[in-house]
Amino acid sequence: MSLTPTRADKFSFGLWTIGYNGADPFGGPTRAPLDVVEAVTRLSELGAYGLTFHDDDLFAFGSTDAERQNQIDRLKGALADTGLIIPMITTNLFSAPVFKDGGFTSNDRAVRRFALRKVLRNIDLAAELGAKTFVMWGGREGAEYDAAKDIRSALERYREAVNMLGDYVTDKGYDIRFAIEPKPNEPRGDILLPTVGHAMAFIETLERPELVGVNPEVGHEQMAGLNFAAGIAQALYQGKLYHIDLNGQRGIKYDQDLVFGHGDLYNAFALVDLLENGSPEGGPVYDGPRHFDYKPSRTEDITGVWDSAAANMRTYLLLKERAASFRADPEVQEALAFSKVTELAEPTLAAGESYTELLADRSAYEDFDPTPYYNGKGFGFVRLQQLALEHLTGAR
Ligand SMILES: [Mn+2]
Repeated sequence: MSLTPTRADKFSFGLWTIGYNGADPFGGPTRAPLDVVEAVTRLSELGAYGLTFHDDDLFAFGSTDAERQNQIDRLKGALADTGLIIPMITTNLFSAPVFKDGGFTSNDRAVRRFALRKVLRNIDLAAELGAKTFVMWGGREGAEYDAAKDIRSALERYREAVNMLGDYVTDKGYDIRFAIEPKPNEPRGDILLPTVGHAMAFIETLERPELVGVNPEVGHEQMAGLNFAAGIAQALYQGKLYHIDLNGQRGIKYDQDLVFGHGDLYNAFALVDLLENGSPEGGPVYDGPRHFDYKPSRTEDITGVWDSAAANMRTYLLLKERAASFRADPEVQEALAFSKVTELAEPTLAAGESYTELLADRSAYEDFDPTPYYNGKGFGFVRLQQLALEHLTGAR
């Protein structure tokens, strides 16, 4: 298995990731701005297949129509020169001061109408550039104070916005689906739709739920103390994994956006194993972009920026190779069977069985002996975990 990224691996990067200038709430930029043409050129050389961006990443908020078009034309030229594509586009409804109380859910109705217009204009651009996924991260959709936001009204305005956007792409005939990106907090004290579970429940209330899925980010779920790979498994189970943001996070703290695998490495291994080997036949279970939403640390120079971009892809491929080795190991297969991992796929009731037959089955209750489960045979989950660790570390 090759560790050199190719277009077939579908690696994509946000323009804001490699373009991050190192500014944080405590200090200004440590790097010069990165031009979009250089970004596309370098990503192509490194083996990525796609670039993604917020409108404001490509042309500054408040740009004239001519300035905006000039940047779009420069991007199109770089795409034509390299063969890179734009798989996903998203709208910045968080940086400009006008969005300080949110976009779709600002208490100020005029701001909400402005936000919708900004998104509609960006959806037209997504269609023009062939993007198939439109991500919505509502980083400012939230509050710091309970009395400041009527959450039920805010959710209704969120719903109103997404329903209208669904009408728009349908009426225009655009081949675009939406992906909501949950995050529990930061920049707001509390953000609406804070986890994958909240977002998936909200999606079911929409008029066109089939047009809307989730774009989970590793760090965002881990900021909430959740198991990212398990959340992705549920999103897949419900047919809602429309896009994914890969990065690294070390525990419940501010959003670190580290290189993929530079946080919870074991969970990253479990995630890649799920994405690459999770189908019933043992093949890939997700065929969309492997999108990196990370930030090169502010300590890095431009060489460190490109080193970290390459590190994301190499880590993914290393974990893919390690996961294949794990799955192919006969001892792992034996351990999985011993642990009854595969038995969980067997329905608890027999075909055609209802509670009537279950109640009549004395072996299920009256004659069932639970006592051997005390000080008897265990499940062997620790051995299985150690086998995973040994494949992850290259010991097997
Ligand atoms: Mn993040």
